[in-house]
Amino acid sequence: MTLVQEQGQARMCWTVLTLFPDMFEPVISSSLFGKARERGLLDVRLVDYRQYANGKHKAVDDTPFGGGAGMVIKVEPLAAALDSLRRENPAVYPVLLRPQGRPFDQQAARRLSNKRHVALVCGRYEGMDERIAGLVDEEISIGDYVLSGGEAAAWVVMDAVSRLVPGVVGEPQSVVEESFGSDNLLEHPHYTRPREFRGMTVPEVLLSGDHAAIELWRRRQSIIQTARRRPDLLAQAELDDDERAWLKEMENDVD
Ligand code: JF5
Repeated sequence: MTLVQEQGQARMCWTVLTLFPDMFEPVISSSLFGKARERGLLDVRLVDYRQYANGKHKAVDDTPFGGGAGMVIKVEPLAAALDSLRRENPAVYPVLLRPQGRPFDQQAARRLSNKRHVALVCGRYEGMDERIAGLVDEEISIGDYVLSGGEAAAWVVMDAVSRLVPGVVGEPQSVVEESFGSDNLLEHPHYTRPREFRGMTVPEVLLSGDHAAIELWRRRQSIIQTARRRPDLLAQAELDDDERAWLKEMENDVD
């Protein structure tokens, strides 16, 4: 099957605003992005926002008002970079990556996958001038830890979102997305050869050829693993009445 968009716009465009565009070389030449770009599904553009800085030294950071250690990313270079992007495409959707943002999850990934052009703003140093938050449509955090810059977070967001763009990943969306799809459950366990490894065996049902029994086992494994490992996810999971009753029984058995 060949699916080549001969002309026109990619299905989705990423613009990354970063002081370290070289960090994205491995990302854009990776198999996911490389193939999708060749096929005209995705476009990735890098903007070094230092080029929008003023003065001989093109400073993008400065000392914090009120004192304290470290440097703060200035607002003007990013404002100029975003103004330029908006002139080119008024519909561009700028997103700032930082720990203060809204937690990123599969639902957020699905929502972003419907945008035509997302601009990811990567911060550095100890922080960013708070007025930068006023220049973007959204702020995203990929988790409760501190990175040395937004670039690693941008990579995570680009990967999770791009694979939801139709055609980027081989299989149909419904198959790929079973776990963390609408059901909010963890994926069931997987096994491949050998049937026994260091005394650890493969669950008998997977070797039975009974597809209905396998489906039931997988669904129940998803539920039980989510209950044990991520009770926070289970609270929003879509379980039917039979599944809720079964889970309650399982939990009672443990006590
Ligand atoms: C960053 C200033 C942003 O550390 C992060 C981050 C953590 N979760 N999600 C994003 O972003 C990098 C560093 C300094 C702003």
